[in-house]
Amino acid sequence: MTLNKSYPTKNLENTENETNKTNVTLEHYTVKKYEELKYLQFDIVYNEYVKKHNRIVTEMLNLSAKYNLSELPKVIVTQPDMGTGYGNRISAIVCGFLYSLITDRLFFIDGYNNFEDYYEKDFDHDWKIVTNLYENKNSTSRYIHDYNIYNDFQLVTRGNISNEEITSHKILYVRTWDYVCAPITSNPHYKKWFDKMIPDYRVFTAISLKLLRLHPNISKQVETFANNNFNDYIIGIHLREKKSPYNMIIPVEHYSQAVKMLLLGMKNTNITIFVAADSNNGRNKLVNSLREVFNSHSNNSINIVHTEEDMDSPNPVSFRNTGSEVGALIDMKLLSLCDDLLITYGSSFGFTAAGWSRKASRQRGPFVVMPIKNSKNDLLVIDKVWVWGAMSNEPCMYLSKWLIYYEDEETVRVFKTNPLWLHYSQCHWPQDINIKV
Ligand SMILES: Nc1nc2c(ncn2[C@@H]2O[C@H](COP(=O)(O)OP(=O)(O)O)[C@@H](O)[C@H]2O)c(=O)[nH]1
Ligand SMILES: [Mg+2]
Repeated sequence: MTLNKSYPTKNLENTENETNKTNVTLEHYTVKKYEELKYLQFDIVYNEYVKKHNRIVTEMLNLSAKYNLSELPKVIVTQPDMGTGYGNRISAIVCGFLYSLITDRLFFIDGYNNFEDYYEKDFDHDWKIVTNLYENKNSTSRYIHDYNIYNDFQLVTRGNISNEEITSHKILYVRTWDYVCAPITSNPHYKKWFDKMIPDYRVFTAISLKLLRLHPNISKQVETFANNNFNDYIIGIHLREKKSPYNMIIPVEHYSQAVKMLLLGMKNTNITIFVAADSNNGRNKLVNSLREVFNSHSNNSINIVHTEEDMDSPNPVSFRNTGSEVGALIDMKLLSLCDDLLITYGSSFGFTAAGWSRKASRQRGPFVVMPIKNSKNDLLVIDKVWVWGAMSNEPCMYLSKWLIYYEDEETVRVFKTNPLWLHYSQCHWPQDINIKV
């Protein structure tokens, strides 16, 4: 696509007060079909937090010798697992920041090296800069979440995170691979806060669009790709083949069939299908399958595109995955710009893209292509293409199954007062409910 001159682009994520200006960002351009997402109240809270953080941290660093333990500010320390992918890490960061706002604690991230190479940074949240101060004063700490080993879901779902016991700890750690803060949106203690700050309860979107704005060098690459390739209607597909839940599989042809379904009734539209995948082979297979299916499709012009990221190259940071860190952010951001998303069951990459987006205002979530039994028979029969339409663009929460299964009745009841509980618990590993880790 040639650059549309009436929509000059500038910083992709520079969101503040942008909505009323003529010069709109790329996200605004591609989002124009949807209601604008505005979190005016949340933006104020965020900006105030940034000021407060910068002021207090400067003071702490200047006066560190003079601080006694009781004066040290209380903190939330998020520990994303850098060996895992963005879906895991971004969820951990968003949850930690949400807790810090709600409990009026300072927010830090532990172990995300070179964060500023990937994102714009409004305040220094590197735990390294103040760790010594806390360690020297023998601060006590407590985990709210510790991967799958420990999660205080009773506290998060219906407790008061500022109660006496919790407040006695200077440090609260959030160590997770999951969007574990989701149940707090059911918590009666915080209902008023959400009603005021994020009235549509798109918590992940409100926070991630502020806290995780791409570095200009990266957003420039996203903009260039989108300007050159995206047409009037964009369908994004995320294919994840390297994770296969319970040896179940998803033939690539099922994605093509699902796209066909999305295009039903669409005529005379210039369509782009943007493909992102976790391997070169997967991406090629999917592109070929799409070409086969849409070669003869006459109602619309269809352009199938992808970035040139080498998905077979090792990732030095996220050792469990391949492809570069920057390449992953670019693919994820491009997915987030798409009008419709078709993602892979059991992968948080696509869900994170759906939520980390102004387009999260659309009233439907991504379509999730489900796996099927790896049987030799009838794999490609159309009635076996299982696609589930998510009801929200918030990430899912695989641990919600643990919550529902293992927590006390009242905690489960309160969790289910949020209608999105169904959404949160529809993803990842259906059988895990029987496995206690
Ligand atoms: N560039 C790129 N990287 C991907 C893609 N899919 C997976 N990856 C890589 O694999 C990681 C997957 O981790 P994550 O986002 O946690 O998703 P999940 O592990 O599937 O739930 C990402 O962070 C990327 O490093 C893709 O479509 N494009
Ligand atoms: Mg992952």
